Amino acid sequence: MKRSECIKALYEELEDCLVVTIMGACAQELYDLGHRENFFYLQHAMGLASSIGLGLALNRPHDRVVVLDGDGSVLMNLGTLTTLARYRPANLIHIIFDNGSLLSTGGFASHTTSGITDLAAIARGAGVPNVALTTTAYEFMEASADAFERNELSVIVAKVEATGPDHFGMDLKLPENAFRFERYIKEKN
Ligand SMILES: Cc1ncc(C[n+]2csc(CCOP(=O)(O)OP(=O)(O)O)c2C)c(N)n1
Repeated sequence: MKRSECIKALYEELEDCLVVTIMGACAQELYDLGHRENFFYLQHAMGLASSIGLGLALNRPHDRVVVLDGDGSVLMNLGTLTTLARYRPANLIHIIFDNGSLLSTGGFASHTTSGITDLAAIARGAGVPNVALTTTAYEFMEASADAFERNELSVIVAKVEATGPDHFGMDLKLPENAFRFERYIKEKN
C-alpha cells in the first residue's frame, strides 16, 4: 500500500478537520492534492506533529483533529503515545504511516524496518483505546471509517511502501501556513 493512496482516500474526509502533518514526503503528498486552510504542515520539528495535534484536540473539543505522522517521527517522540493515552482526547485520530524508513532525508532504515518495532503494540501498551494495524488499502479505509465514526482517541498504523513524491516544493512557507491556519481556527466559530 502506498501512503499517497491512503491520503487521497482520506482527502474528502479531512475537509472539516484540523489536520497536522509531518514534514517532507507526507506533507507534499497532501499539499499536492490541493492545499486547504485547515492543513498545517509542521516543518523542522520532527516528532512533534502528534503533540501539536494533542494541544489542538484538547483546546478544540468540538473539532476533529487528524495527525498524519511517520514512523521515524513517532520513534523520535515515543512518549507522545503515552501522553495521548493519558489525556485521551476523543476527537483525535493519529495516523502513523509506517514505511520503515526515514524517507524524506534519504531513506535510512528506522526501528520498524523488517518488523523489529511494532508501533501498534506500543500504542496499545501505552493505553490508547482504539488502535488499528493496517496493511492493505481496504483495511486502512475500514479502520479510518471506523475511527471517524467513533468518539474515541484512535491510532491507525498504516504499513506503507517506502516511496514518496518525485518532487518537493510547496508555495507556502511555515510562518504563512501557521498564520493562516490560526486564522482559519479563529474564524471557524
Ligand atoms: C530533530 C530532527 N532531526 C532530524 C530531522 C531531519 N528529518 C526531517 S524529516 C526526517 C525523516 C522523517 O521520517 P518519517 O517520520 O519516518 O517520515 P518519512 O520521511 O519516512 O515520510 C528527518 C530525519 C529533523 N527535521 N528534525
